[in-house]
Amino acid sequence: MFIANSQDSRPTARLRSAFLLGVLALAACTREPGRAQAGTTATDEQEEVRQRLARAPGATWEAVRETSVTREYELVAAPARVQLLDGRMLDVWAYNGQVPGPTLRADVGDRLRVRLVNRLPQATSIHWHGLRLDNTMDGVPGVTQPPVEPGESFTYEFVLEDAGTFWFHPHIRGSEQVERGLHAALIVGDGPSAPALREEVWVLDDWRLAEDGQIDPRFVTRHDLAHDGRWGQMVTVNGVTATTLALRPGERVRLRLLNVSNGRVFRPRFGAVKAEVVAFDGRPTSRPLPVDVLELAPGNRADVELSVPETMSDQQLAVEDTFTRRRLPLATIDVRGPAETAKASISAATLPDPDWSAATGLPADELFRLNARRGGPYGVEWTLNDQVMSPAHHGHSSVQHESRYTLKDGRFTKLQFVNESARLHPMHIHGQFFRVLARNGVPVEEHHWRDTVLVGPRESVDIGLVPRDAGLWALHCHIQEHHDSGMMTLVRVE
Ligand SMILES: [Cu+2]
Repeated sequence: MFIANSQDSRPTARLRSAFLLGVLALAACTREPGRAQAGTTATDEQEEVRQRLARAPGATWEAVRETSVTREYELVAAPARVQLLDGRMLDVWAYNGQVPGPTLRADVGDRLRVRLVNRLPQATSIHWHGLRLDNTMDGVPGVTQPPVEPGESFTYEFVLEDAGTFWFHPHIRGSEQVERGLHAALIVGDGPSAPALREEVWVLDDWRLAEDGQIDPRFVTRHDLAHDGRWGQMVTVNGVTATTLALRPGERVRLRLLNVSNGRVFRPRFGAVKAEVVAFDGRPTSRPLPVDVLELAPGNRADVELSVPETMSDQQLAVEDTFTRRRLPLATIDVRGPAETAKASISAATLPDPDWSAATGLPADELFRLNARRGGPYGVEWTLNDQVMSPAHHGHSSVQHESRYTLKDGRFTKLQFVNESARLHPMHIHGQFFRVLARNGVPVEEHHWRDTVLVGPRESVDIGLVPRDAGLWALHCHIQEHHDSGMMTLVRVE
């Protein structure tokens, strides 16, 4: 619950409190702590249901077959000056002098070895978003590794267990480091024998610029915290505002989309080109999904298969974001040239939907209430079950490193997010894939896995998963400002 501090009698403070109360519109009610509501007295019958759900076809995956290939990369994180946005020179923080950073590529089963060199003025790390990997390589400072201090380096090394579209970014002061340009795609291929289809990577981002045209250096502001994080006035694809994708009539292409923005949600639409979602958050969907259901919260990825009609030629089509009331141009698809014989769809690579309908009758194992209150280093802090964990102070101060939540390896687990606030919260769990079971108690079937789910104002979302990798995994809101002001916790899988 969010209460104005009665001891604070300054008029400006009172005004600010009123502003925050109005904008956050926080719930006036309080609930019992999550633990009290969670089902700690599961009956034998419920346990049988859990076992059945964990064994359902498609609920888990075979262990990956390792290849003998090791892919080595070096990433130097450093300030840089690069030509971006509408062509201007922009002062950024970049991996290897590029924004987005270099796309890393490897095949499933390969070993990835990445040496991170920190030439930034502050500590950093790399989190491999969406990957199932060795917990010690997950990149959460103060939890899975010490922060990589300026001048230091750290080598990440792990086997790639899943083919798909992933990405990486710092997991410390993300509100500043990701916003300044530290992010890039990691594409894990199906292997050399997989059918080849032309593919493009589109990194979706937005930028808040100050009056001098440079990145606004005011991070984690009251305004950001009272809203859905930092939303910029400029929207870019791969760092620029005028991306053009040239396609031929009849051509088919796989577009790998990722949303790296601090807070903005994207809902891209592709005009008259046929567009289907064939993978989400790095996992193939169970069937091609119509693009009109596609919404990308911060952290989400989607592979969209575009098919140009053979009869279309000499046309320019606008790709637009439709999440906000004002449609924003993202890119242009330029269809020209001789027609191409349509390639076979690769959307045949699908994963079965596990039948988890019986999960409806199970109680949630853990419940996470999402809310805010006054206090903390930024004046407002975002909470999970009334607790905060600030990544800004990982490894530096009295952060609690213990998990409050324990999930059992191999057990069907149901988690519930209850958003008691009026803001958006894209909730992300490290090292796990999950499925949405219900929204506001109403069962839903999405036909795909996720690692990040957008929880709307006052909404509750039930998710199901079968944890498989032991370790201490972060669970947090992927709006960087909410995250940095405390909206994170740890779950231990054992
Ligand atoms: Cu949030």
